[in-house]
Amino acid sequence: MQLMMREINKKASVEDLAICGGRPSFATPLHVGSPLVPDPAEFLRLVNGALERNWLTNGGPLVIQLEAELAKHLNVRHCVATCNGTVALELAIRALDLRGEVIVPSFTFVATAHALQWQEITPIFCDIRPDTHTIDPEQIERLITPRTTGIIGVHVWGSVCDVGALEGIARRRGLALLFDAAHAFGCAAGGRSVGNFGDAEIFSFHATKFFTTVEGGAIATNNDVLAEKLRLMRNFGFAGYDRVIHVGTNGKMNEMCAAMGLANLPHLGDLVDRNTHNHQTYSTLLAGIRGIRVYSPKQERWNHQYVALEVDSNVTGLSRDSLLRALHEDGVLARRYFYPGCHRMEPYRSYYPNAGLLLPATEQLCDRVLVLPTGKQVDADSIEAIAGVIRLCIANPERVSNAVSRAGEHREYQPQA
Ligand code: T4K
Repeated sequence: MQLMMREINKKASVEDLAICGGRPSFATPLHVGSPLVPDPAEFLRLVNGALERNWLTNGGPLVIQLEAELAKHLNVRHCVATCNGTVALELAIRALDLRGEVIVPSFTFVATAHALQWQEITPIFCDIRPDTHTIDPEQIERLITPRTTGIIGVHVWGSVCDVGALEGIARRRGLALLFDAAHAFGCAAGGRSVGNFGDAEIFSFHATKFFTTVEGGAIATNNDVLAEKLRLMRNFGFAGYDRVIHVGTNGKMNEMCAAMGLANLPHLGDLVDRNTHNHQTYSTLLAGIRGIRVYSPKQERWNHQYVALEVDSNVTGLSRDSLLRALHEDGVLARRYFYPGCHRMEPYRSYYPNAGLLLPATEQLCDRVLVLPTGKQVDADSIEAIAGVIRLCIANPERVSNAVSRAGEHREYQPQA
């Protein structure tokens, strides 16, 4: 795996920070993640095959091969490939016959809630556990009403939910259990790979994800009947040329995306190694800074795809947002996923203006999290520079806060044409 060479301007004192007038650490901004790009020759070989066959989508041989390889990789009976993770969620929700109310964390990418609302199902936002960042099973029981039909757990950052507790509640209360495993490809807990939990699990293979097909997703399940239903629903309900036996949509993955996936799949081991090394380097370099915690789940296998930092401004004296601004000025495009929480986004904030009162851990985390750059674009040198900026900011909270106040509007980065 090739590393991009970047020019880095390291900092010695607070005056060197870009927010205080110094030169940015990175002239070319560092994104929070960078897509896993396969060997172009292998990708083109697969694409050329599709072009020669003149078969570009609708259950082509590359999609069939990818589904088989993914099922083997995840050790699951079925893997139904889709055009993206959002449609995978929508399909799974529909195939599981969810309706009425479904319990879901607010601390997630908004697609999890939207996939329910899109089908006029009410998302009931549940709080998370501050130590794991995943849905709090203890709160779920209190949110169940006669209208509740299911629970969606989200393995946020690849941190596997308390699956045992969730499976117990679902079984006892007769609810469906779905997992949004968009972040959790390649993770495992309790001797089982993600993909095998609950009734089904969905993955996102978006460009920013650990395993990517550019755009894409999949639903993994060990339930034969559910898998068959999902395959029908993904293709308008067609069971033959002109025989439609189920309501459906267009959720198919195409051959170009499958080619990207097949070319990328053999390289995931390298990416885990790089991500793991990056995470360890961040953890070592940021250890001992009061009020800063690098999140790390305790589980059997983790893809290390996200480096999530928690900034406790009561201790640091510097707000997470001021630190974010200083990092951006230095060319480090950290992100505050999943601020401000789904319950504070539309339409949910209008529907449930007081939802935050029941979500204290979510609200606190939304004010603390910063996701830092990782993946093949960063190496020990760049992490050292990023950690150096953080260290200087935390050592000089007043100076940095004042510089941020003077700096004016924070403009979002736009990719160049
Ligand atoms: N459930 C969960 C828990 C999810 O996190 C997601 C998606 C879904 C469901 C839905 O799955 P999909 O329908 O997307 O398959 C990004 C992704 O667009 C989204 O897929 C992802 N979650 C979410 C966490 O992140 P943004 O708004 O942050 O995207 P953007 O364009 O700002 O990109 C993020 C970073 O990646 C930037 O720093 C730039 C860099 N980047 C991005 C692209 C597209 C690249 O370097 N190259 C690229 O090609 O949402």
